[in-house]
Amino acid sequence: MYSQGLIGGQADPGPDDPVLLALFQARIDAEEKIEAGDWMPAAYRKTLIRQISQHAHSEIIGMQPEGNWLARAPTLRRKAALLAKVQDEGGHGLYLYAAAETLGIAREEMQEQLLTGAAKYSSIFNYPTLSWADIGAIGWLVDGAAIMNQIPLCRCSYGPYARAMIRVCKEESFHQRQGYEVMTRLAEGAPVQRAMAQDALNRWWTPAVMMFGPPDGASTHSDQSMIWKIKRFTNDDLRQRFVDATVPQAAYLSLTVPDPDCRWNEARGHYDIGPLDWDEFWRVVKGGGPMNRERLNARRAAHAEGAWVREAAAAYAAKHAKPQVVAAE
Ligand code: FAQ
Repeated sequence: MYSQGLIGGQADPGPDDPVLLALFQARIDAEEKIEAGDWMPAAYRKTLIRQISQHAHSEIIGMQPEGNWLARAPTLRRKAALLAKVQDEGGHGLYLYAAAETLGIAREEMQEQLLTGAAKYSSIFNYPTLSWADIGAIGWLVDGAAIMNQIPLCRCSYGPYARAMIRVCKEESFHQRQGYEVMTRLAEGAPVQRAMAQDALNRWWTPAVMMFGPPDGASTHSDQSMIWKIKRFTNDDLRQRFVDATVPQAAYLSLTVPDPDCRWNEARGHYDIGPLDWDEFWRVVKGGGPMNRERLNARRAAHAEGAWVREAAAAYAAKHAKPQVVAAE
């Protein structure tokens, strides 16, 4: 359990202390970073632990859809690039677990929450990767959506999360270009390759647009997270930015976004999109997507098979730990 009552070894005066709350909000409003040992409201800590751990889980589970194509990449060069990308996602998960640990939760507890299905991870990773073009579509659309969401998180009020996001965004940006390059080659290729690219866009477009979370009216955390400057933009704002950036990229490839209502709205200065199936989104979030069961089972198996590595690392750390100095009586 994480120690909500103890901060920097001192008793937390409690979430309702109006003076501390006002001082805390003043620091946020002044764009100061909140650091691990600083006083913070229990609800701020809880929100960050929830969001950062879900984000970490998403990166770790997110290795699986692309991992599925490592052994079937079409060339050695593509295989090397994909291997590096999947490793990057694993690294992001590890930075994020480390950032969450600064808030007082143990990594084992977060892992337990993932393995038992108690914790959420991004809906997008519960869809299958059926062809090589899906690898291009994930880089282009999923990493593209992830960057749109994560660039503002580099200015998140919690210092350790904001700093972790800076490096993550640099890597995600490279992944997005790599994915778009895969799509470009397929779109310029033989008719069968163009068809693969279009089919991947057809299947990944809507889940990527929904990845930003429920519409603002149904987002339970946005209002408070915006006040705390954990979130800088609402889910719908970021979704719109993604659509505006990505529709022209599809047009450049002469691919068609699978939404008959998607068109430029001159008056708004944005692309409109058709209604999204939020029932499907919630079904996937709650475990009913095409790949939820397989993703969790694969993670549970990997965790069990990795037990000997964790034991060996712990034994090595214990062996090399500095001996405790025992005070002379
Ligand atoms: N999937 O009130 P809100 C990546 C949940 S990383 C599942 O709006 P919030 C890299 C939400 O947790 C992708 N659940 O929540 C990569 C909440 O449930 P709770 C992950 C979702 O937190 C690329 C409830 O709905 N990125 O892709 C989703 O204010 C390629 C109500 O929602 C991050 O995690 C969803 N899509 O806003 C890896 C970024 N959306 O907790 C491999 C950090 C919402 O009350 C390959 N996170 N929910 O039970 C965030 O920015 C925010 O947490 C949001 C959601 C925007 C995701």
